[in-house]
Amino acid sequence: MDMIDYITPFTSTVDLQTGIIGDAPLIVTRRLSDVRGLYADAQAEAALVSDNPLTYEVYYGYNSPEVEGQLGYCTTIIRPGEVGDEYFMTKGHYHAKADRAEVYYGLIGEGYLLLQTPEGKINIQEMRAGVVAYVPPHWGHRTINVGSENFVFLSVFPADAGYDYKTIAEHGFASIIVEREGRPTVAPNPRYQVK
Ligand code: S6P
Ligand code: ZN
Repeated sequence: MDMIDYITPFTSTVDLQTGIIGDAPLIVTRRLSDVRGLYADAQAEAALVSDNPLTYEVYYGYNSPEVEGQLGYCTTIIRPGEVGDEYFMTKGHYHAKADRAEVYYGLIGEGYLLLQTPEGKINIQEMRAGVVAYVPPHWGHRTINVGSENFVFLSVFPADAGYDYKTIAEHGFASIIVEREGRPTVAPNPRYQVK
């Protein structure tokens, strides 16, 4: 029989005031310059790039081996803010292994989870502290901070899911979330390219 390479069980802690994982082995920081071309209003995006605000950070809890059977987890902290009237958001992705699902758990603030099939069918889920959202296989997903404080959630995902950012970068999501009369509103994305 093959020897099993046991991983030693462990715990780590998410600070529930901030969403920070204190001993995170990897922190990914995204400023506006890291996500150029993401927002629908290119002029507003260009005008803000000189300030280059931090829009979100991802704290990984575990450097998971990217193999079937393992799980990864991380917290995402999205700052409040807008580019034009479009709220700060993540890049969004499909999973490279498209049939991998994922669970999100809201910790702080208010956000929208925007999901899309490759055919452009949109689904939107509202998130806040305590809400568990299920991201089914094959749905592209992006999160958006629609509140006035940080929006923070925990993600748990198969460690071999991977990231397909290219499809979103090339085609975008069919919908955007914008502030209209002080409220988050779903609008058609003028830059969406049907696949
Ligand atoms: C990973 C999961 C999240 C995102 C994170 C940042 O499968 O969906 O942890 O990676 O919220 O979003 P993005 O689109 O920049 O990776
Ligand atoms: Zn994902």
